[in-house]
Amino acid sequence: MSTTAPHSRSKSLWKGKDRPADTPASDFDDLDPVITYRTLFTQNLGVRDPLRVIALCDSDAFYAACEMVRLGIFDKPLVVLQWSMLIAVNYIARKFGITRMMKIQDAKERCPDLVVVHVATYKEGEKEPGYWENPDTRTHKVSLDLYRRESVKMLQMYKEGLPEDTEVEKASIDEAFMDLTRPVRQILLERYPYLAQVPDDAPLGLDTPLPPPPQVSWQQLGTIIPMDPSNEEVDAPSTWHDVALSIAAESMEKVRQQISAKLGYTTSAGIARNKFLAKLCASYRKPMNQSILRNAAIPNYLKPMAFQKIRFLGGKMGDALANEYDVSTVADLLSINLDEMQNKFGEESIWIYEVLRGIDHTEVKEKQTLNKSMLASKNLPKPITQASEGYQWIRVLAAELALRLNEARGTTPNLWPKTIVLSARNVIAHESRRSKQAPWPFVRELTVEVVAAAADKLWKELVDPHAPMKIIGVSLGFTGIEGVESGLKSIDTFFKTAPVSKRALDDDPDEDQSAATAAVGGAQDTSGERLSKNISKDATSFVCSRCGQRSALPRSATRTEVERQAGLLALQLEHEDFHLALELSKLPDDAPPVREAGRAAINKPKKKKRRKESPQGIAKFFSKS
Ligand code: TTP
Ligand code: CA
Ligand code: CA
Repeated sequence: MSTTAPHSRSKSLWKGKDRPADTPASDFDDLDPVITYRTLFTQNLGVRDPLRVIALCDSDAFYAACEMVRLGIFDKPLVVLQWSMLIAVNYIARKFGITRMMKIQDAKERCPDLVVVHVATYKEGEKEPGYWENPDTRTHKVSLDLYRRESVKMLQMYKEGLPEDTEVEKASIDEAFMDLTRPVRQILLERYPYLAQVPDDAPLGLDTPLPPPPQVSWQQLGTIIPMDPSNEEVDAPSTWHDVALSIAAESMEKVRQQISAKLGYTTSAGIARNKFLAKLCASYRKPMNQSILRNAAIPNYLKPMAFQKIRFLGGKMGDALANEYDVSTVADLLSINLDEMQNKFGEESIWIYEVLRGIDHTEVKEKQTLNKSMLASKNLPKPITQASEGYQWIRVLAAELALRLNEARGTTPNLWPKTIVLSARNVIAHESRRSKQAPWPFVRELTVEVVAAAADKLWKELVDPHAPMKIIGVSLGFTGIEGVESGLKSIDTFFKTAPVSKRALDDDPDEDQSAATAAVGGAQDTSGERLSKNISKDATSFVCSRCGQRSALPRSATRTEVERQAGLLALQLEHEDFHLALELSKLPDDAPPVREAGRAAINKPKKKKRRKESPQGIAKFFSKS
């Protein structure tokens, strides 16, 4: 039984003159590791699995593609505009030399037939975003809902279309990482059943290297990044890792075709041994393509690359490296040994050292798909100088939030936020951004009106109508969004709701909880079937489950149904303020920042002011200047 001598190939690749004497011989040794039966049978090698296969799939000209599908336009140059900026350019338009950073006028000059689509916007008084004529930043707010929705569909298709056991991690609105290591190993063992058993004559038992793999035929599997870009004829015998890559490539090709057929979006993928390399090679040849980076091709692929093009090495860190060593390519930096790098840039710079060698041990991990917070914000083109001017924007933001939460509930039913937060940037006041929050009551139907009513109330608390103001930004958000299974308990402690419904009458406490639709929602239901225990029969008062206090609406506020609903909601919110201090202390400290561009993170409640620590070690190269 013969296997390729370990490391031989990678070593020969690095015999070039530029290989510095002090670079340990082990730099690229793991490119062709010996794979034994033990390796194959060990299930939990994790990120150090030598047969690890990762893919990154990114949609081509994503926003433009969404608009093309929406409009049914597939054969024309098209760009997506946000105010006067191009934010996405389809590949037909790119042929005219149109790029993202271009002004719309310049783009039209290059291509008079250009289809120009302005992103959808929210407009005051409208429940849903739309494509209006001449949207104006003074009166409209950008909506990315369509792209978010399509992104969710695509992610779903990856999950359904790839073999079971594939880990899928959303990486951005239009891309996802997949860890195919486990399913690929399964398929490998099915396809080559002789691997499933250690042969009787295996000299080292489980530690015997696997027999030589079959030569992989890469046809139909994508673009193979050559081992030697100057001579594509140069190739090497396949390794078992290549076989694994080819199996992953089959799965990726299939799912990408499914997405294209079902949703109409073309994608480009990169397939390699880790996330860093998968992401890097996904753009090797775009669009509609997948590129495969075999281990043997890694050195020559990385070496000539300008290291400042590598993600995270573009900014200050890249500049610091470039200045320190007066170099520009990855190859140049390979001469710097780990000690030296760590001395200069801190312990953590080991990741740079590794990335330059094509090593990345970051896991692909499915993040909680639901964002625990949701924020709608607007930078105002014309500052608010009177408190009354705020309500129009609140309605716009409320419409966006209501739509987004309801949509999220479409994929994850029973999703509910804990808190509603309103914040405003007042450039006159001492404190530039202030926010107010209130626990979010459990209403059965989340409408724009309900969200706006709660936000209006917060606005009144936040903004003193008599004080001078120049508010340049307003945002409205939900935090602590959870599925009701876990969330209801906390909601339940807010408003002890045990609706008098058939289910609630059952003795099963879980049933009781799932049926506990709402405090206010129960009251909304005029049939009386779901009236909450804590809300009075006539739905004009409620009893707080925590302090037992009854709060009642004044008679004047109960003349109409709408008045009563809004009044009761306001009353509950008001009462909950009483308990707010306690709840605030329970809010997670690490609420994830909202990542979409232009969306500021929700202000966390101010705790004790922490002294700002200056970043240490490598961190200082990433801090904002
Ligand atoms: P990208 O994936 O960076 O770009 P793209 O999908 O438009 O084009 P490519 O085929 O080269 O991948 O971004 C995805 C979407 O995110 C893009 O369609 C629009 C949006 N976006 C912005 O709004 N502003 C930006 O600066 C960038 C980079 C993207
Ligand atoms: Ca893209
Ligand atoms: Ca992308």
